[in-house]
Amino acid sequence: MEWWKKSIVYQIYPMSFKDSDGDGTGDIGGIIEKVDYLKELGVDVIWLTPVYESPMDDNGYDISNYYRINPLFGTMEQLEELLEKLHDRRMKLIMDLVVNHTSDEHEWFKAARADKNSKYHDYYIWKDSPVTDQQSFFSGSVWEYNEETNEYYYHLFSKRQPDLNWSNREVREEVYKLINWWLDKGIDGFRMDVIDLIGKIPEESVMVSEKSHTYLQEMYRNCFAGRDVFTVGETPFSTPETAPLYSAKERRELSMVFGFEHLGLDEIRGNGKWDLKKMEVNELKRVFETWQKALHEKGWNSLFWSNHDQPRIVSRIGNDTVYRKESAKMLAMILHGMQGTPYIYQGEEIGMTNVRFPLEDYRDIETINMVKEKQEAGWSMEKIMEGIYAKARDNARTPIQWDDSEHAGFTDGTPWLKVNPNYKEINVKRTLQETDSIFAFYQKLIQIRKEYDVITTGDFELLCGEDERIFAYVRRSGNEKLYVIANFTDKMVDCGNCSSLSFMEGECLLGNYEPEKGKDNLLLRPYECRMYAVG
Ligand code: ISL
Repeated sequence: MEWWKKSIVYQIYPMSFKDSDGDGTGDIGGIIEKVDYLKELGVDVIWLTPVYESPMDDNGYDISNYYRINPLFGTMEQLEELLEKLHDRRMKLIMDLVVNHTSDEHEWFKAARADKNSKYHDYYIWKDSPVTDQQSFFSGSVWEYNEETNEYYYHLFSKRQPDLNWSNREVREEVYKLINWWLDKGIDGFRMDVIDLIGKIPEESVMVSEKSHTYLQEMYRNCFAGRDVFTVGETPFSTPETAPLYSAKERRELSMVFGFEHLGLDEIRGNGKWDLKKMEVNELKRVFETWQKALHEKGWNSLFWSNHDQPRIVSRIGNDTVYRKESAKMLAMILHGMQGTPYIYQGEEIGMTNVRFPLEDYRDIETINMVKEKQEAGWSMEKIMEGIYAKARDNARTPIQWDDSEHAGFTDGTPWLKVNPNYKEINVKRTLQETDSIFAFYQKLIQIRKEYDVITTGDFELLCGEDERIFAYVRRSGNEKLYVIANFTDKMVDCGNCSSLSFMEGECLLGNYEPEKGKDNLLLRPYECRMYAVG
């Protein structure tokens, strides 16, 4: 079995992880300091979001030089030191590959926008007029006027992130060259930013096409064939039908994908992420069931609740006040019991929560642009702020709370984004002193995944699928069975009347409460979760 099928990945957003030089921004030096903390958690792979040279219009997802480290984060020598330190501990490092677009300060774009006759002009996508009325993900038209050439260029994200023209073979060759350069340095793979979009058809506002697959297969042949590395595609447009196409081994595209369907359930479909609705547990169950079944023996899934673009899961679906620890553990168990490679986003292992800052304290370009757009569309400030509290990406980007000292021990300077005011209660130092911590629970989930192969190989069946209070499933492989059950409410739930839950009378492998004896075994306390292994 491929090593990455049994691995657990930890995502680091370097700006907010740990600052080692007091400038208020996290850096590679800070990550080096914390490698042993990550080893203790038990994760195998670290994914670093972009640390390349960048004007930081979108916090590094706008790259101006793929071969250099942003001085804000440190030096190439430090990156090499980090890689070595991880490899010494038998851990791996994957980096972010952002090649749907570059920064407008990349040399290619500077040449492209200055001169129609430059060979770099065709590295980007140009039209004489805005040929569609498509809106970019960060508000406003996807077409931006460029005075020097009297044309419009295409950008799906900020106007400072022009999209590369993947139909140009030279562009693809440049990308393969940089991938190989980093792989030759010894990194263990890539997380590929919005990689399904490379096959888009801009003039038709079509976001993915057969070309997305053709290019990924070409990339595989040019970069990954014969190397023991792994690739995960961020594929926001993937579906249960297309995810196996990206991730089936024999198609030679990607090792696995991130599907986002489960994270779209708290927004009104078609209205974008800011128009909120309550997530229904039964819908969540159906989405996971569909993806689990679609990929079983046909591809490979990534299991994640959060990342640097998503709010904190304990605030989003759990209960971040009375049952913060219980619900954080419950959500972890539900996810980690499924088939796929689990991802832990920094801070999730201590149950960090969303924030409610005054508007001027938000830093994310998506949020800032959205406020302008929604105000113009007549939304009340109250509705806008509700959207921000629930969904702003800065929820996940507040600095990691290391201890209860000033700025949560993240920096000696002034943090680039404010620290969550609850750091005195929620922090790593305190967590590590508790025996029943969320951190300790993640450690156990990781150990169980290593020990029980059924988690990696078994099939998936929902149990009591109609009950909107609980999420229960069984994983089966040969004679081995693994059951997971979770109460998604803050009330007691009696499971005595669902016959498929009789496994609850046995001895449980892991739970987030002290086990009960006898008949009480069938009662689930608020946000209680349990895992049982049979056979
Ligand atoms: O964050 C989102 C919605 O609020 C997503 O639509 C997000 O923009 C999408 O998943 C793509 O994200 C990735 O590419 C972006 C970058 O801003 C994100 O941080 C990155 O994860 C552009 O590079």
